Amino acid sequence: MRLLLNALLAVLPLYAFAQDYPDCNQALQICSKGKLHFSLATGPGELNELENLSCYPGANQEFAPTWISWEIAQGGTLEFVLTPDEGQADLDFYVFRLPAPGQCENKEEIRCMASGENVGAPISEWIQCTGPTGLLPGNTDTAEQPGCQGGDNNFLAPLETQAGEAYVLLVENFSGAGGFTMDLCGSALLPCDTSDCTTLVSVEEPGHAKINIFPNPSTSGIFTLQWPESNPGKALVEIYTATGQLVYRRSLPPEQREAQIELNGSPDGLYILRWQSKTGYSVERFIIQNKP
Ligand SMILES: [Ca+2]
Ligand SMILES: [Ca+2]
Ligand SMILES: [Ca+2]
Repeated sequence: MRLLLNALLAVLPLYAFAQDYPDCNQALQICSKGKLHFSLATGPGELNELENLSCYPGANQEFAPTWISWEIAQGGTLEFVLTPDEGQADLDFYVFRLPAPGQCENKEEIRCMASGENVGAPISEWIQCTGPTGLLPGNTDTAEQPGCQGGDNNFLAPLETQAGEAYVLLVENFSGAGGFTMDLCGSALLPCDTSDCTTLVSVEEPGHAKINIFPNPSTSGIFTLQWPESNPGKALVEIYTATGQLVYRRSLPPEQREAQIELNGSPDGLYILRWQSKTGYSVERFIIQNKP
C-alpha cells in the first residue's frame, strides 16, 4: 500500500471481469506446500473483508484480492515469498487464523503487511518496500504499516503453527498489474505434504549489516561489496533469487576487503547475498533494476 505524503487520494482501479478467489469463503484451498502462480485478480468479489487491520486501520476497499487457505496437519513453521510478475509491483498481504476450517467469521489477524511506496519521495527511500514480500526466517516483526517506514523490509516473521489449525492468506495487488507467484515452505506439514520442502533463504532485518553493497539498486547488474575487516581465510559469496535459487557463487581470497560482482543480464528483482568466512556470516538484500 502506498503512503501518500501530501494528500489522501482514493485509487479505484476498474476491473472488467470476475475473478477466481475474491472472498474468504471462496478461498483457494491448498493441500501442500510448494510453488503456485496466480493471475491478477479482476475484482473485489461480493464481500469486502478488510476490517480492523492493525497495520492499516483505514482500509475499506479490497485491491485485486486473492484468498488462499490451508489446514495444518503437523505443526511447525511456515514461511512464504510472494513474487510479483511485474518486478517492483506493490503486493500487500494479511494472514488470519480461522476458528475452524472454512469459518471466515471471527478470523484472527496474525500477520499484516501494508508496506509500499512513499509517494513523492525518492525511490531509494522505499524500493525495499516493493517487489517480493512475505514471511522469512531472520524477521521477528508481525506488521508493517503503509509506505516505507524506517526498518521496514517487506518481510515479516514466519508462522509458528499447531496441528489442526486453519489459516487464510489474503494477497492484494495494489499496483493493479500482473499476477504473482507464491512459494510456501517450512517445517509444518499440510494434509497432502509427505516431506518438508527446502527452507527458503533467510533475510536479515535491517541493522545487522556487515557487508556494504553498492550501488543498490544496481542498474547494470554490476556492484561492489565491501566488508569492514579483512577475512583471515577464504570467504564465500553466494547470491540467491528471492525464492532461494542459487545464481552466483564465488570464493574470495584471504585478506581481501572488497570485491566486484558481475550479474550482467540478470532479470530485475530482489536478490539475496550470503557472505561467509571463518569469522563472519551475513545475509543482505539488494536489487537489480536494469535501465530500460
Ligand atoms: Ca472480497
Ligand atoms: Ca506492499
Ligand atoms: Ca520487516
